Amino acid sequence: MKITGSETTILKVPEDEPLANMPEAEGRFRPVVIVRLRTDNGLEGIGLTFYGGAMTGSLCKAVDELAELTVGADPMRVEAVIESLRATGDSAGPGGIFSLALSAIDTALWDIKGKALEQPLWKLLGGHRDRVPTYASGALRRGLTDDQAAQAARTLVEKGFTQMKTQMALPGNPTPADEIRRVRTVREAVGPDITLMCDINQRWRPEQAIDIGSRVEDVGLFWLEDVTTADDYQGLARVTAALNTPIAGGEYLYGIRPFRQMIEARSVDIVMVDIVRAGGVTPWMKIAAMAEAFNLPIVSHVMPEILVHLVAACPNGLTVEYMPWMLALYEETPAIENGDLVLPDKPGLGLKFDEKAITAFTA
Ligand code: SMN
Ligand code: MG
Repeated sequence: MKITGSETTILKVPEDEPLANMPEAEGRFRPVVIVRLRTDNGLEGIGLTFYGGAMTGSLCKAVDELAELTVGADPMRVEAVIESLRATGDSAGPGGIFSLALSAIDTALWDIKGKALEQPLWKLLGGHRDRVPTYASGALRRGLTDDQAAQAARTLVEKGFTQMKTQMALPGNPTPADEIRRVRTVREAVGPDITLMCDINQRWRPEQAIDIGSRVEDVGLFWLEDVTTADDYQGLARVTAALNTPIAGGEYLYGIRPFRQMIEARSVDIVMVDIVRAGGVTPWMKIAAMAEAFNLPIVSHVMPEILVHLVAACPNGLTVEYMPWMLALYEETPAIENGDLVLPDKPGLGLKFDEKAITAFTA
């Protein structure tokens, strides 16, 4: 089997938040690049990437150029293909647009491999479980008022979510008391039995994280995420050592190697890996294995329809972030039953683009 060609498209995906229907701003879009890699035996693998922002045109061009370099290659030999792409373009990396673009190609290669072997990706990657816990994300954002956040949290519980994530580091100049009130309001809205996480998105200094984090220990957060600058491994380690609440981090790191530094410095209790920044399925799984060696759980970031395969594959997979940004791109996405995502039987990613949606979102 050989790769014969590719097609990339830039999409503008509406910023809807369908989980609790509590929009912060209407009429905004997220730029996304999709790629279809085609083979001489009629298979098509799909991949996607984002975080290009105003440089999404450049990101799309990078995906195009990398895809062009794969023509003639055997898609079953993912490591060989990736090595040849690194040999050509890695000096533009190892982070940034190179990794973002590589991720789309790597994902499409794994989709082809699954389709060629007629196996779903989660089984190819290890097949540890056929269901995984998932948590609602995106609905309990910091931009909401306390009342809106409480209402949205109750809506998520009504919809059957047993795990959900909110945010602190509120907009404006919140006092520690404002921050603490928000997370307590959400906890009171959902009750003690819901698994509740809280994301800071790098907006605190380590001492703020220790101060506010220590004052919300009794809220029983499942994790506090990205409490300070993502590559301040020592600062993170201080917070992790100071708090009982587990600290999660890693979504902002590019490639494999920074995870070594983060894990060796004991910066986090829970390793979060973003597939787009990591560079695809291949590096994501390697980081998961690295975390396993350090007795740490691994969690996903965005795109549950893809990441469900990876978290389910690993023995240390903890939960899948159910961030609904891209669900509208597909005809069908994995179902949630009793708070768990159910793994698909279809080969590869088990996803088919909804061509009407793709046409409607084409930029
Ligand atoms: C997040 C950050 C950037 C894009 C999407 C989501 C957030 C999360 O940090 O973890 O959900
Ligand atoms: Mg996050």
